[in-house]
Amino acid sequence: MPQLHALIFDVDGTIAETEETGHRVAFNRAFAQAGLDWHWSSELYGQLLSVSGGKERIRFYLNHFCPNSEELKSAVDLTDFIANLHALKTTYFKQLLQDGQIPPRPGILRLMREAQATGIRLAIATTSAPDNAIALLETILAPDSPNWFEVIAAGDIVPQKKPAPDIYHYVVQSMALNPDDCLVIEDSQQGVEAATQAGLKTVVTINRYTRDQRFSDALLVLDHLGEPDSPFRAIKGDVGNATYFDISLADVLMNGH
Ligand code: XBP
Ligand code: MG
Repeated sequence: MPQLHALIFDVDGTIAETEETGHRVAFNRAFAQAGLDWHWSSELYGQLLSVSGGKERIRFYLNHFCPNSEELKSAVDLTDFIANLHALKTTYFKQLLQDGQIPPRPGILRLMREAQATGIRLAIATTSAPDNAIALLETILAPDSPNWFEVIAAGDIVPQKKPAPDIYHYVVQSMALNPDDCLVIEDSQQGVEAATQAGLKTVVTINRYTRDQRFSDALLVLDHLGEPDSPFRAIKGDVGNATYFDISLADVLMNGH
């Protein structure tokens, strides 16, 4: 019978609502600083989120949405241009974190603490750049929180980003885990696809950009993980009498009863 040995957390959208007031704003600040007349509105950003990874997202925008892209492409080395723009964006993102613009989502800290107290191993699997992911953990969880995770798998550490399964394969292999004994916490269809392809079970907490996605492979879909004084809403899956997500609900889910 599967036994919960490890929880693997996505970062963006799962640990914190980073996209709308974090990454999107940081991209726009970087564009302005670089003298570009680009602006990613909330609506456009929703479309661009179909591509995971900041560098990949900039390239996608250039190829599909940017009016003067041909001119730009002939004037610069595109890979360097994107890398520099993305580095600038990372600086702005870290500033936004420092300014306290990005709080953790409900239940995240409680669940991680409970996992630690009960000997459940923890890991991170994110598409974001390692710099961004670590700054986010330090700022919004606790300064020593990167040490809570046995593996922080982030960004270009694997060749292909979500929805490819690479990042989840990487975590499972580095920790010598049996995929049956792990549970992934995600917020997006790309993340669920990546985890599922790696043989992992997922729980989803939706957000404004992902609430209409299908999540057919997720065990459970919630509006958020909930807290004792702030119950979750279950959108898909059987939660019994639970009103917030904890290790005992995770155990029940793992065994399908
Ligand atoms: C998150 C992302 C990230 C951020 C930007 O996906 O797609 O690209 O939007 O981060 P997930 P970087 O939550 O599935 O990991 O700019 O650092 O790439
Ligand atoms: Mg995410």
